[in-house]
Amino acid sequence: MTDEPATSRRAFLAGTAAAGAGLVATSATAQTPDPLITEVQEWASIFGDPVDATPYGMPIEFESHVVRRNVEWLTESTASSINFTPIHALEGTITPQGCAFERHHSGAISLSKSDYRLMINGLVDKPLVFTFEDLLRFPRQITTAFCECAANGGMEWGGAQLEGCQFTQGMIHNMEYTGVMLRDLLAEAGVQTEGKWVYVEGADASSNGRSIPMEKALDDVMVAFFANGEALRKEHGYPVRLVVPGWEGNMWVKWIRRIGVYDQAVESREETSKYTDLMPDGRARKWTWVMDAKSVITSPSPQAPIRHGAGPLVITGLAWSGNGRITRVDVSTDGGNTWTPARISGDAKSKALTRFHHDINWDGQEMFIMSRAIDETGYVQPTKQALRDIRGLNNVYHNNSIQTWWVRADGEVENVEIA
Ligand SMILES: Nc1nc2c(c(=O)[nH]1)N[C@H]1C(S)=C(S)[C@@H](COP(=O)(O)O)O[C@H]1N2
Ligand SMILES: [Mo]
Repeated sequence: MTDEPATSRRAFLAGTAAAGAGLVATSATAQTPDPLITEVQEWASIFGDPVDATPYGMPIEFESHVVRRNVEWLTESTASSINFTPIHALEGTITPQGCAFERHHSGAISLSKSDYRLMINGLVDKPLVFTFEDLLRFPRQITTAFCECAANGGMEWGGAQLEGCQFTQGMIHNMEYTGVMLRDLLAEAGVQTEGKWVYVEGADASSNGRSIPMEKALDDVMVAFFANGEALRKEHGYPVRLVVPGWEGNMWVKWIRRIGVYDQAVESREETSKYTDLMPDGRARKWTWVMDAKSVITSPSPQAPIRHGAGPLVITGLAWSGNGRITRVDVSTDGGNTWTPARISGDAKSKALTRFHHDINWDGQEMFIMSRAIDETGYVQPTKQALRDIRGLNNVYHNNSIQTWWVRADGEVENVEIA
């Protein structure tokens, strides 16, 4: 599962680091001359690409392994499927749209801005239809939020299965959205007092209709049309999607075409039971919309093994909570016996991915590494066993348990569970 082969240069650096404890660079007066320093390289003797070589820039060819991947056996067709963000190979907190996971129930559709319409109807004073141009005339806001599918980690309930955080935790992305607040559009239509829920649906064949309580709809829900500074990509709902900070990805309706205001949840009217969590006694947890605090070490991890041997090692990962800000992330290198707070790098934004770093001096021995997130409500990310004790094994959704990676002495990393 390793994406990149170890180059000879990296192997050379590895040898040096192992020899002198704590030394992470090569001596500039090394005996063996490094041709990368002593010889004039090709790129220093030619013109590079002209400015118009790529009108829309793509990553350099050396980064071609940083891509979305899917698990073939997961769904019958790729039109109704999911792929995974390469979180093992990303840094910082913002997910580029080009490698942000996708989940479609009936494929990604091409819907132009000129064909776009958004209707608000139901229990409102003035049912309204907005064109894309109309939406651009409402006051705009910016918010950064993670979008996590409730099924993220769903394949791991029974045991450690998939080799890499891309597959075990990668149904998540985190973008900076620009759009208009749903409450402003609802105010324009005038919500009647009996209006307690909004039913949101998309323009795709699946429509992905979901009900959201009015309290949330009037709080921080955004009707978004920009992500990370540019138009939404087709696969994320171009031209307009719903952003529902902290709540499961399924509520984030793409290609949103209608917002119906009702006195109750449409799902309960139709007696359907979408996205419920089946409990051991056969009952199901319903309306589990908020994504509880979670974290994962993204490197080292099965797809990002240690290539450099003992000595200084940067452990890094992501933490997030649908209930607010991450206040602390603890890291364990001994399978959860002892925990040390990691550094939170940059801002810990509410309901957004938060980056942590933990710098250690690795002794070159095997380690069982774990991270545990704590959010501003005081909630502590649970162990897998603690979650299983409550929810059993019938469940698919909302696995926010602590991930363990077994780092072997040779630097390779495996997905494991320890008792
Ligand atoms: N219209 C529409 N909206 C949708 C879906 C869909 O299939 N159709 N899938 C939902 C699910 S289950 C998830 S997890 C998120 C995924 O958003 P993404 O594809 O931008 O990652 O979109 C949600 N919104
Ligand atoms: Mo989802």
